[in-house]
Amino acid sequence: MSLISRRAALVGVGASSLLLAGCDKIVQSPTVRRTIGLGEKATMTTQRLIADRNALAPEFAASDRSPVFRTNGNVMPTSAEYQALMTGQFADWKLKVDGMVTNPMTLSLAQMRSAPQRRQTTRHDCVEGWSAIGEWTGVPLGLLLKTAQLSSNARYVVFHCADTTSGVPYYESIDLVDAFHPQTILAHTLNGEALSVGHGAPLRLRVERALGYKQAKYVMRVEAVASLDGIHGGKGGYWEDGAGYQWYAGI
Ligand SMILES: Nc1nc2c(c(=O)[nH]1)N[C@H]1C(S)=C(S)[C@@H](COP(=O)(O)O)O[C@H]1N2
Ligand SMILES: [Mo]
Repeated sequence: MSLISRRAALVGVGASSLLLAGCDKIVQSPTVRRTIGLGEKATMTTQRLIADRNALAPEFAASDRSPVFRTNGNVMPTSAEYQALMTGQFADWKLKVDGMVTNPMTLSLAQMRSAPQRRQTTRHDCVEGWSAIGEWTGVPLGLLLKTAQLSSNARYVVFHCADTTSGVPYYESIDLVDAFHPQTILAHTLNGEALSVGHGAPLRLRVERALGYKQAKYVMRVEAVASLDGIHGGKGGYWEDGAGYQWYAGI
C-alpha cells in the first residue's frame, strides 16, 4: 500500500567523477598529469554522450494534441487472462516489478494512480510513417525501480506485455539511461482519460526519446535483468527479434 507513498528524487545514471579524485603528490608528476588530462577528455566525451541521452524530448501545449491519436499494432490482447481483467475493468490487474531487485513489488492500478505522477505532452513517432501528439500521465519508471531497489548488477529493464501475435509475445527492453530518464513513465492516462484498450490499457510504457515500437502497451511485468540473452529471441524486443528492428531506437 505505502510502497510509493513518498516522493523520491529521481536521479539520472550519470558518469561519476569520484574515481578521479586523487592524491596531490601523484598529480605533480608531469606524466601522470598528462594521463589525467586524457582521462578528463574521455570523461568529458562520456559526459556529453550521457548528457545528450538525458536531454528531454520536446513537450507541447495542450492545444497541440492531435485531434485523433491513432492506434497501431495489436489493439486487443486475446488471452483469456487479459479478457477477464478487461471485463473486470482491470480491478484485479496487477503490475509485477521483479527480476534483479531487492524488493519485488505487485502494484494495483489504484496504487499506480495514487503514486507520484508525471504528465507530459509529447510526440509519438511510428516507423511506419505517422506521428501523433498526446498528453500522457503515469508513474516515473525510475521511481518504481528505486522503490524496488534495483540491484547494482541490473543493466536492462524488460517490459512483458499481455498480447501475442501468432503466439509470439510482445515485449520490449531499455537500458538504465532510458529507464531513469525523467520522461520515462508507465502511463495509465492519455489526454486525461484512462487508456483505452487500443492504446494499451491499463498501462503502457512511454519512453519519449525512442520510436513507437519501444512504447510497449499492455505492460504486465517489469523485469530488471543483467543481460537480454535468453529472453525470447535475445534481441530485446518483439520487432528486434522478428524483423531486425534496431534495439536502440533513439530519436
Ligand atoms: N504490446 C504492444 N505494444 C506495442 C505494439 C504492439 O503491437 N503490442 N505496437 C507498437 C507500435 S509499432 C506502435 S507505433 C505503438 C502504437 O501505439 P498506439 O496504438 O497507442 O498508437 O505501440 C507500440 N507498442
Ligand atoms: Mo510503430
